[in-house]
Amino acid sequence: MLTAADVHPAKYPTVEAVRWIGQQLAAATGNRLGIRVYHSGQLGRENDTVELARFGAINLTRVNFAALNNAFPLTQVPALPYVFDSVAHMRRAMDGEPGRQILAGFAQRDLVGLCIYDSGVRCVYNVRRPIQTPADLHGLKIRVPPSDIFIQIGLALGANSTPLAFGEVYSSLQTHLIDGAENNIHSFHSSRHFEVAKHWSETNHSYSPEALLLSRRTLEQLRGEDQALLLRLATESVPVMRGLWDAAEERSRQSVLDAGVEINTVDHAAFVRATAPLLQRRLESPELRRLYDEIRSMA
Ligand code: GTR
Repeated sequence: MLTAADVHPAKYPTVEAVRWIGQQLAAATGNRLGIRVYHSGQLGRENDTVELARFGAINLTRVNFAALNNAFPLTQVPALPYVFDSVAHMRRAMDGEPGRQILAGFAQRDLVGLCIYDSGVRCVYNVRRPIQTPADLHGLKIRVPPSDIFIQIGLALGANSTPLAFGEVYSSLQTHLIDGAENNIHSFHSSRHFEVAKHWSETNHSYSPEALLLSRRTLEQLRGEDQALLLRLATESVPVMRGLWDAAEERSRQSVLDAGVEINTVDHAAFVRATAPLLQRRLESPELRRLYDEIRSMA
C-alpha cells in the first residue's frame, strides 16, 4: 500500500483523483498495489511532505507549485501573475512541452513528477472590504503560501504579505492575525474561510497549478511493469480530476454566494501593471524566460 499526502479534505478533486489512481492500481494488480490517501494535512504541511517524499518516508504527495517554487525554479513561471489568459491556456501549456519540462525537473531532487492538476485561478478575499485596485489592499495583511514568489506577489498586489501554512489560515482569520488571503474559489469554500471573509475580489492573479509527486525510491522499488502502470494511471487521472474540478468550482461559487459572500470584479489593468515589475525581475533568469516565452506562445 502506497501512502499519499494532501492538505485538502476528503472529496476535494485532488484527493479524489489520487484515490482513483489507487483504485485502478488495485484493480489492475489484484490488490497487490493500492494507495492510501492521508488527506486534510494529516501528514503535515505541504513543504514538509515534499521532504518526506524525497526521503521515501511517504510515497506520494500532492502539493501546489507554491510549495515547490523555492527548490524547483521552473515551477515559479506558471505561478507568476497573469501568465495564463484562461483555464484552457493553462491546461494546454501544462499538458504540453512546458508541463513536461517542469515535471522532468523534479528528478533533480529525488522526486518523480507524475502529473499536473488544475488549481483554478487565485483571487484575493478578506474580512474588511471589496478590493478593486491594488491601493485598496494597502495596509491589509494577506496570507500567502510560504514561497518567495507568493510573498512578492502579495506585495506587488499592494498588500502586506503574511506567509502561513494553509491549515493555519482559518484560525488566523478568526483571531484577526490576518485580514484575508488569496486562493481559488473551491479552496475558499472547502476550507470554510468564506465563513469569516465575506469579500471575494476577482483579481485572478495566478493559476499556480498542483503537482503530484512520487518518491524516486518508491519508483525504483516497483517492478518495471508496475512502474509503467503507475505512470500511465497518473496521466490518465488528469482528465478525471478536471471533470471533478469543473463541477466543484461551479458548486463552490454558488455556495459562497448563498452564504452571503460578495463577489466583485476588479480593475484588471491596474493589477497587471502593479505586478509587471515582479514578472520582469523573475524573467531576468534565461531559464525562466525561455519557459515563459514558450507558455505565452501557446496563449
Ligand atoms: C490551494 C492548493 C493547496 C495549498 C493551498 C495554499 O489552492 O490546492 O495545495 O497550496 O492552496 O494556499 O496553501
